[in-house]
Amino acid sequence: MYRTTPPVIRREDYRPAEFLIDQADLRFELDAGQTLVEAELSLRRNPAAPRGDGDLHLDGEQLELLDLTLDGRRLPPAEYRVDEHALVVRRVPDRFRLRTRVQIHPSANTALEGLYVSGDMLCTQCEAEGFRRITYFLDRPDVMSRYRVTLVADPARYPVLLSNGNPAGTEELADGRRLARWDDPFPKPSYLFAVVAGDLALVEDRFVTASGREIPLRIFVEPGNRDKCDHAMRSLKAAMRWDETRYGREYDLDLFMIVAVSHFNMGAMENKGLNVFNDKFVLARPDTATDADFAHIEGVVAHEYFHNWTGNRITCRDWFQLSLKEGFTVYRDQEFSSDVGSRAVKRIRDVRTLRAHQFPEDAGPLAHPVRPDSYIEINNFYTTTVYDKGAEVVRMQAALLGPEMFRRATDRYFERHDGQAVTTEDFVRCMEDASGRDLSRFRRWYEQAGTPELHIQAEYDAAAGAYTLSVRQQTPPTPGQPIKPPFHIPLAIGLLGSDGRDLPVRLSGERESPVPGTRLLELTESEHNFTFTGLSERPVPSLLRGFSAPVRVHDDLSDADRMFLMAHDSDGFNRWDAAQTLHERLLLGLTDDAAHPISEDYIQAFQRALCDTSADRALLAEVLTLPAETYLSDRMTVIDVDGLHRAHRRLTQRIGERLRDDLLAVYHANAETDDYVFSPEAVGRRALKNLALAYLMRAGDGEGIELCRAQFEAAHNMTDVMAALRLLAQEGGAEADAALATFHQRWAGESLVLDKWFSVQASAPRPDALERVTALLEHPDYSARNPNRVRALVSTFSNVNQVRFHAADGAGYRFLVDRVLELDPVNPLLAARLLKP
Ligand code: B3K
Ligand code: ZN
Repeated sequence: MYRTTPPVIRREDYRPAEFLIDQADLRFELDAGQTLVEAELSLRRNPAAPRGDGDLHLDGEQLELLDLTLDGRRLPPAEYRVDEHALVVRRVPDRFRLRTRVQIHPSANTALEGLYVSGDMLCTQCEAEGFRRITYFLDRPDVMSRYRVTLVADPARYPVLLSNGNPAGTEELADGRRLARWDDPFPKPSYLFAVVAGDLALVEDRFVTASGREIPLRIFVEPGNRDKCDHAMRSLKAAMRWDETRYGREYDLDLFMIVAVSHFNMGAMENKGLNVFNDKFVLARPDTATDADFAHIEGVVAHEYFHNWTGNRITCRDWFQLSLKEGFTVYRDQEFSSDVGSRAVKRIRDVRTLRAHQFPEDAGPLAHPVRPDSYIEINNFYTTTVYDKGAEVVRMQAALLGPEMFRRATDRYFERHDGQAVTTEDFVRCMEDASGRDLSRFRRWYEQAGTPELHIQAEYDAAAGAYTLSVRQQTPPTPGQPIKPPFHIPLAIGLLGSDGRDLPVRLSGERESPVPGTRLLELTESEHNFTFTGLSERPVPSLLRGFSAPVRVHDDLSDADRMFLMAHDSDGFNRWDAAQTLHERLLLGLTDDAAHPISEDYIQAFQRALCDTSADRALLAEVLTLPAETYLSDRMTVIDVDGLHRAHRRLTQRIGERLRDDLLAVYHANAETDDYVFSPEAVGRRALKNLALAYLMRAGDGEGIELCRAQFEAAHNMTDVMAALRLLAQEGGAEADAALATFHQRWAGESLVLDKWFSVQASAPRPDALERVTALLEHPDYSARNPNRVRALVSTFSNVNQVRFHAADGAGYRFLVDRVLELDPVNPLLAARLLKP
C-alpha cells in the first residue's frame, strides 16, 4: 500500500481553535459489531481566534457518516466534504447546532484506540487522539466541552453502562434494551471522554472528603476478580486523603469509578470520574501479585486519581505541553508513594528507572526536550523524558522554592488556571509569581534535551580549614541542539567528618554556622567554585543528595571514600548510590578484563552491610543489588554484552561463595513467619531474603537450589514464589521445567499470573532463550491480541534479556523485527513501543 508521509506538527504553529464546542450531547447504541453514535454539538466561533475560511473542520477517522444536520436542516452533499481524516462543513454560521450520526465497528478495532472490545466488554481509550474514532469532533485538548451521554444496550450482554460524570437516570426501553444517562458538569477535552459497557462485578466503598461530602468509590472488574480489589481500593482512599492534605485538592464529582480491563495498550487512563485501568494495575491478591505489583498498583491508582486536578481540571493547551500534566502528576505520585512507604527506597527505584531508561533516551537518536518542538505521531511522545524527566523538572522547582513556597505556588496554579488548557510556561510563571524567584534560566530544562554532566573536584586547605568544590557543567549535543547554555541546577550536598557524621556546611563569608546537614547549592553558570570553611579535617563530600537533579556526576572520590559513604551517609539515597558506583566500577573492570581483581575491601564492605542488623532491610536490599546489565551498558561507548554478562556472573558467584554463611543467616533470619502484609517492613524482609537467595544460588554448592525448590513449593505469596521460580528458570534443567509446569498448571486461567509465566522464561539468560521464546509464540496461551501478553513475552525478552537479545548473530533483532512487522497493522501503538530496545 502506498502511503504519504504524515505531516510534521510544530509547536510554534499552534493556533487557537476557530470554533468552540460548549456542549456535546452524545447517544450511543452500543454493540460489539456495530455501534451507532449520534452527536449533537453546540458550536460557536472562538472569540480568541482569528477568522479562517469560514468552514468548520472536524476530526474523524474510520467513521461511517450516516446523517448530518445543521440547526435541524439536513445538509446536502454540496455543503460538506468527508475524507479519511475529517468532516468539513462549508460556510457555517457563528453559532449553531450540528448533529451527526455515525457508525463504528468496535470488534474490528484491534488498535485499541477509540471504542473497542476487551474480553466481553466494550471500552474506550481516547488519549491522545482516539475520540475522533468515535465521532466527528474538534479532537484537541484546548477545546473543553460539557458532555451529556446516553448509552443504550442489550442488558443481557451489557448490564453495566458507564460514562464520565454523575449518573442521570436509567430507563428500560420498549424493545427490551436499557438506557443509562450520564452528565459531566465539568468541561473537559475529548481525550478524557470514556464509555464502558459490560457484565461487570462491582466492589464498592466510600470516602468522606475534607468538606464532608460522601463519595461512593466503585471498582468494576470482570466477574471472578472481585477478591483482588482490596489493595487498589485502599490505595485510592489513601491517595484521595493525601491530595487533600498535601495539595488542598478535594474530589469534585458525586462518584468515582475505576474499571479494570484486560486488553489495554498502556497502564491506565485518567478519564474524568471513570478511570480505565489495565487490570494489571488493579488486581492483586498476595498469592497472585508480587510486592512490586502491589507497589505499582498503589502508584498508578494514585497517579490517575491525581490527574483529576493535574490534567483534568487544568489540562494541556496542546500535546507539546504533555509534561505539564504528566511530569507534575508523576512527581505527585512519587511523593505520595514516598510518604506512605519508604522515601529513600522510592527515590532509589525512581532514579534507577530514570538512569536505565531516560538517560539512554537522552543520549541517543530519540533525545528530545521535556517540551518537544515537533512530532509526527503524538502517541510516540509518551516517553520517559516527558514523564520521568518531566517529574524531575518539577521536583527541582520544588527544591528551589522549598516546601512552603512550593505549596503556595501550586495553590496559585490551581486557582489561576482551573478550567483552562495551559502550558508549561504558565506553570513556571506560577512558581515565579508565588516565590519571587527568577526561573528564566531554569526554563532551559523544558527546552534543551540531553543529560548534563557535572565534573566536581575537591581541594582541602588544611591551614585555612577550607574545602573547595569546583563544579563544571556541560551537556553533550543532542539531535538538532549542538550547543547548550548552562542549566540552573540545584545541587544538594553534605560534608561528612571522620566519625561519619554530617558537618555544618558553611560557605566562606557566612557568619553563622548552619546546623549540620544537607545544603542546597545552585548552579547557573558553566563553572562555580564553592569554598566551605571551619573544617578542621578533610571532609568526605556527599554529592547530589537525594539525586537533587537529573545529571551525571563525575567526581574524584576514591573507592575508600565510597565505602565510607556507603556505611555512614545520613542520606539513604547516597548510601545506595555510593554502593552502586562501587559495584559498577568493579563490574566494568571485570568486563574489560576477566582477571580484574575483586578486592577484599569490597567483599568486606559488602559483608558489613549485609550483616548490619540495624539497617532498614528494604534499603539494604537495594544497596546490595548489583546494577543491571542493561544499566551498565549505558556506561559503555561500545557495549560488550557478553563481557557484561560474564562479569555479572563472576561477581555474583564470588559474593555467593565468599559470603555463603552470612547469606544463609540473612536468608533464614528474614524467612516469612506471618501472613502476608504489604508494609515497608515486610516488603524489605522479603526483598533481602530473596536477594540472599539469589547470591546463594550462585555459590554452586547445591544448597541454594534446595532452598529455592523448597521456597517455590512452600511459599504462599507470589513475591516468594516468583523469586524462586525466576532463579530456577535461570539455572535451567529439570528443576526449572518441573517448576514451570507446576506453576502453569496451578494458574491456568489467571491471565495476569500467566503473564508472569511467560516473562520469567523470556528473561532467563539461558543459551536457548530465543528458541524458547520463539516456541512460546505458538503456545495456546499466547495471544498477539493481548498487549500484556505480548509485553510479557516479547518486551521482556528484548528489554531485560540483554545478552540473548543482543546476540552477535542478530537472531534476537530478527525476532523482534518480525514481531513488530506482524503487529504494526494490528496495533501500531504497541508495535511502536516494542521497538524501544
Ligand atoms: N494519560 C495516560 C496515557 C495516555 C497514553 C496515550 N497514548 C495515562 C497516564 O499517564 O496517566
Ligand atoms: Zn499520567
